[in-house]
Amino acid sequence: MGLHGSKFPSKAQILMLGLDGSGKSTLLYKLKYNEAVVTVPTVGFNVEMVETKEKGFVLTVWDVGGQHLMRAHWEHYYQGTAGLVFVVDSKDKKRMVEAKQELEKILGNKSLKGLPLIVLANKQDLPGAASAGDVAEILNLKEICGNRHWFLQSCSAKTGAGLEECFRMMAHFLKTAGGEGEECLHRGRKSLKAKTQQDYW
Ligand SMILES: Nc1nc2c(ncn2[C@@H]2O[C@H](COP(=O)(O)OP(=O)(O)OP(=O)(O)O)[C@@H](O)[C@H]2O)c(=O)[nH]1
Ligand SMILES: [Mg+2]
Repeated sequence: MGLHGSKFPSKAQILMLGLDGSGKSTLLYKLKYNEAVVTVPTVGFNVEMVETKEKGFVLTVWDVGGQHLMRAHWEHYYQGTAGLVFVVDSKDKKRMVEAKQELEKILGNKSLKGLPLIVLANKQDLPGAASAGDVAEILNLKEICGNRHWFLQSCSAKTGAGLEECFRMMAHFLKTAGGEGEECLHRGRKSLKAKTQQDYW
């Protein structure tokens, strides 16, 4: 576990959720291998360890399938999660209300209370994709995120744009979770001293 003698934790488990087709698996493999892979709908999950630009900080990223039937199983992955990434297909405006409802449900689960959240407005490479600001508005992020630390990032899992920023920010949120070592990071429940969305956006 961890870097010996380090004041900060060095690894954490991140849960990546979002509607089917939002781009989670594409993103995971782009991040891990810097390759645009051809994906199939995920039945079950994919998991990869990803080193962030925050030196020595490794995130274990769980990508769980987002199809309707899979969503009933999302909560089985909540245990041990230190941070959440929610991926939105910015091109699919028709399903954004559905995405909002799912995100609300996730954030309402008490075992995820207070965990940092990054919302990714994905597929920005596609013409006509909603901007991150539009996604924030449609999902009513300021309201539904409440007091937790959250961040909105536009990205493209296809080109890789914005991915590094996302996971660097997550690492930052987690590293500044109080400097009390890995234990506090384990569930990410300690009060975070990181800057809030407004400071970055
Ligand atoms: N143009 C574009 N296409 C993307 C992007 N991200 C994902 N896609 C495409 O969107 C489709 C769905 O991507 P997946 O990564 O399989 O989506 P998923 O969220 O893992 O879906 P489930 O496993 O069903 O939950 C694929 O055809 C991807 O190539 C992106 O940033 N830009
Ligand atoms: Mg998938």
